[in-house]
Amino acid sequence: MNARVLHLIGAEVGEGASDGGCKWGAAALREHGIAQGLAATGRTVTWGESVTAQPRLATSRLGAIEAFSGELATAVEKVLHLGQQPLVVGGDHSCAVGTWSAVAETLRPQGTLGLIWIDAHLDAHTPDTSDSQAPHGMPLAALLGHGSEGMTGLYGWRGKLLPQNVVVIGARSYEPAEVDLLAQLNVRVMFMPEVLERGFAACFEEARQRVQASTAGWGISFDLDGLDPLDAPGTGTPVETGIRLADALQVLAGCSQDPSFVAMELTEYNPLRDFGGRTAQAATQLVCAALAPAASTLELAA
Ligand code: 4U7
Ligand code: MN
Ligand code: MN
Ligand code: MN
Repeated sequence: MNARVLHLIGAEVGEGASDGGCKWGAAALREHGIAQGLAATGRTVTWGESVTAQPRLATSRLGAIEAFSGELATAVEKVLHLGQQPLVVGGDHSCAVGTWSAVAETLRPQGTLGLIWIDAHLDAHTPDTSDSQAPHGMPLAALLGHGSEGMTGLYGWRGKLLPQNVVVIGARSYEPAEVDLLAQLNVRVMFMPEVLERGFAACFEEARQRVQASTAGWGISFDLDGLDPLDAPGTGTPVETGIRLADALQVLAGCSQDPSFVAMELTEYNPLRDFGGRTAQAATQLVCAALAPAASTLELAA
């Protein structure tokens, strides 16, 4: 039974991606009723102020994301200090820098952060390796301590994530520099062929054990493009042959009941590409599965 208050934070950022549509993702999911869906599982849910990226106040796109990361981190930190569980609703995936920097900072007196990163991409570029220069392709590298000072150095320290405490699941679109960085750091990446061969359940279970072992708390950063576009077409950068929604719902069911589960993040919902609202529905079902206080209250996808 998870009695902690679940506090939703909208991360209104699209500037991290080439197509800015994800900026409207949090507002659209709110409109769709994601908070009501979560409340219906039996959780106590609150939704505070959204944090909005302000590109006009910055001199560059990266600068805008750096400033936004600090503001989002402050909001997430507050929620954690109240003893509540944050659900950050994106927004493009650059929001991960603010979310997980705050979680790592808050856990720091007790220990390190564990993180399961579900994504079609590796998000392990730095400004030196990225052709697109899109910050949403950089957050995992930044959390591992690689990238611009503004993205890596929140709270005055680097390496919010230790390589042995993170597992990437579902990767199928990436560039060589990202594979090299993660291989050099020895990060466990479960590429999509492995997920198809072993099944998402076995992969997630291995990942969960790894991120729980010797950490003070763990969470999930879910990029919706990790799902198969057949189930979730309304995302910033869809890539075919991903994790099927029905599998994800079954496997994530009840995972936040673990006392060491600290936070979740759902990113890359692009309402401008979500014809008919299928992806909003999928996103809502996903967070309800993961964050429900008891697995038995769940309804699986139709
Ligand atoms: B997402 C890309 F080149 N690697 O860096 C890049 F393919 O947060 C895509 O996972 C990044 O959606 C995708 O621009 C970032 C590209
Ligand atoms: Mn991503
Ligand atoms: Mn992605
Ligand atoms: Mn994307």
